[in-house]
Amino acid sequence: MRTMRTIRTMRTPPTPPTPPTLPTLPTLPTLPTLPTLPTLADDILDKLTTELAKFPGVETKNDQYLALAFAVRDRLLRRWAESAKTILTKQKRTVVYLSAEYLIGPQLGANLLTLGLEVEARAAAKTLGSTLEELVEAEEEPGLGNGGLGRLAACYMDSLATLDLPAVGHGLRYEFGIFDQDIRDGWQVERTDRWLRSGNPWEIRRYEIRHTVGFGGHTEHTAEGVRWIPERFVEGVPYDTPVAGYGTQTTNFLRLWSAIASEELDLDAFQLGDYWRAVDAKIRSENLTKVLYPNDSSPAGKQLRLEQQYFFVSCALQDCIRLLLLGGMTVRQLGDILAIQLNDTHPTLAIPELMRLLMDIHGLGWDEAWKITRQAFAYTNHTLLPEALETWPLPLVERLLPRHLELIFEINRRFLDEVRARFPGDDARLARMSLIGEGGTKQVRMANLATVASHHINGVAALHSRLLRETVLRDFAEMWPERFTNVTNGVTPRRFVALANPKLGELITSAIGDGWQRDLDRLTGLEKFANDAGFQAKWRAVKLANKTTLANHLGAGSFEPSALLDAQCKRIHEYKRQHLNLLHAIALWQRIGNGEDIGAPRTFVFAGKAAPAYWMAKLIIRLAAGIGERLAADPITRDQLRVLFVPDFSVKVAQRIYPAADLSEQISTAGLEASGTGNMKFMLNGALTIGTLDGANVEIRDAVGADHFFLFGLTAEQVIAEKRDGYHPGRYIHGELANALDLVASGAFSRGDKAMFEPLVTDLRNRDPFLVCADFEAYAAAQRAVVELWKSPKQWLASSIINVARSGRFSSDRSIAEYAKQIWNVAPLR
Ligand code: NBG
Repeated sequence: MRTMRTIRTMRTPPTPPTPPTLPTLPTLPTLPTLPTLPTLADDILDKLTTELAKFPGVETKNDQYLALAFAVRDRLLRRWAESAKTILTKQKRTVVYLSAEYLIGPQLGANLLTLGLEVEARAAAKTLGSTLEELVEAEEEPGLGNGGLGRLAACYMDSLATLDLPAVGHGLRYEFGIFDQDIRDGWQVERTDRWLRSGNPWEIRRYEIRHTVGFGGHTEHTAEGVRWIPERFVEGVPYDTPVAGYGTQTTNFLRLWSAIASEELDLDAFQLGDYWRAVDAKIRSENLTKVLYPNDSSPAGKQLRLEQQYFFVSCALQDCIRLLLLGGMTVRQLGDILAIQLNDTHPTLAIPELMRLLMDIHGLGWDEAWKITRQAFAYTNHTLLPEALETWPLPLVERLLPRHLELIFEINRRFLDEVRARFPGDDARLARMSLIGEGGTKQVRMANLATVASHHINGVAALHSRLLRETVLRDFAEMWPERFTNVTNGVTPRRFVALANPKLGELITSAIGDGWQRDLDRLTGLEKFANDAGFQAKWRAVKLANKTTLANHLGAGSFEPSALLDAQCKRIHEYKRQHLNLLHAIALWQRIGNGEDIGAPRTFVFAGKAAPAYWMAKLIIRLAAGIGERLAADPITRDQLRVLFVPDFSVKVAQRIYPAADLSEQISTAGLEASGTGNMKFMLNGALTIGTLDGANVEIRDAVGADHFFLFGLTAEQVIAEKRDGYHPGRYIHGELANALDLVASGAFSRGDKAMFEPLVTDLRNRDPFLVCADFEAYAAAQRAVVELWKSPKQWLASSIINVARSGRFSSDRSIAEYAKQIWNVAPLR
């Protein structure tokens, strides 16, 4: 019978969604006192049977991991129920975080830490004949993001819960996340990330919730209002992942939307025997959330990407309204109750979508709808790279979202009137500020749209926010200076110190007590130990142990743990200048060859993914691999110098590298890295930074003091001036740099193949758009200063301790507290 209901003919045009009539929330009963939970060990055995249908003795490691995860999830859900009820009944202003990416990392270890269950879990694992580490290792991490932006969203979810702020994160449940990276013959090879293949115990599918999202079609303007008649519909269903606060009961959730077909089968086609056509629409719908676009800082410009963006924001907003009405409120209160944050421009279609829902579905007029929209939205910009500013071709938007384009035009018309009134006769300004870009195919400029509708616009580090006001959004900042602000990024110390580096965590606690995990400024208490010989010895032992663990993990003989571990881990991009680092490694190699003393043995660790279509980035990976191979084969230098490329950088891999690093490479061309967050993670784990005055490096250096930071390179202003004056790298290519480039060109790192790196060398010699050559000499000098300090371990250790002691500012708790106060106007639940 069920099939009869779901197999409906596709002939009749689908009906657009009707205004929802939703029940209001009944008075909620107090939650029953739940029976006391069994011990974790007993519970795991129970879960093996009841969730996994396995009896002890035949289960796999994955079964054990799943059983433990289910038991932990039960405990999380108990907290969650209380929080959800509080949010719903208190009608408090709530944060709605909209992000196309969340790189949350593996959940088991983090949740055990939050719930304080590590000791119990360790004992429980033992009863199964496993170690806790093995079970933690069995988890596939959800790679639902590309890099910094997605990881930031995950840190923010953690801090929101920890600060007791009511929040929901909305995003996409990609079936395949960021690709897995293999290195074969030195080249990056991408493999599909099948993170769901062994089950995902953390998510809860909500069967009762489902929202309809339309695409295509046309609009009808009548006396009663506007009707959008979409050509096809997709249904969005949510999967929730609980996010528990550390040291509090507050538990928020991440709601990720998955697309399913609104019609199961095309019965007409089916009856004609065309089975494939019958399922075609279903497959097409479900493709929507199949895969994450693996681009970092550059738009994909693809229809499916636009569909993904619209799909998730439409689901999110429909869901927000559903909850609002369920809580006994009306859509008129939306702007008071919800603080909606746009994590970059990817969710910007939420703006016209909210206007559409308020006007076309709920019957509000323009002015009222616009006021609510302006009250709700705020926008974070994450990049100034011109190629990364999202624009969508007008014809595409028109075809896919005709009603939204009308609304965008109307927003633009009213906005440009305002500009005209403020700056009469300034047509150039008008053209720059328009939401529609002219020239070639017209486009919708998403950053402009996000800015016009938002009550606050922020960059992610002081320098970046300033440059944003002075360059990309200058006209807007002139018009509305009060809307622009800065919130410097932060990272969660729970995952990136307490969990990733338990030895350091314990040492810190032994010195300053507990509490730093929730109040990172307390780390200043470490300052007084900076020169304490006993404390330094322990500090050093922790670092050495972490390096040994990493070396063992990378394979026997990968590197000698006493060597200086110099790490650059982040997406591979020319502006991040991994090639500057590599050229310097070559220079060191040559020095050893020339009989010079490089001061200390060193291991360079590189890790990071290149966008599959970014050829130059892939070539840089190949160069790292080539240098690594050549150096490892050189009997004279191999004990002094190593270059390692660690494949498949992910949250899991990152958690292994940060605790082991001595030196953190943050060497982007000044003005181009919006903030960086890896820089903070390294600092929190006691690495010293070598870096340019870029992104949050500036603030890291301010916090730690110039003596504890290796600064080099042109400033953002100097970079601009160089370019303006007709930069030519030739001026800077001499000495070690010239030799290093010659060596690369000679095939020394490509088994004699001169052609392989030719594009890279030619580009550096002739264009060098990221000023690698201009900064090389200053970089090499800063690297000499690094070695000088390394040679006096007491000073190095003091600097390392001071770096950690002064890192409190880079907690994501500080960032979230700033958003809460300056931008969202939200208050803690407790
Ligand atoms: C990235 C920046 C980083 C920054 C993160 C998080 C994008 C578009 N931007 O510098 O490149 O740390 O965002 O803000 O991914």
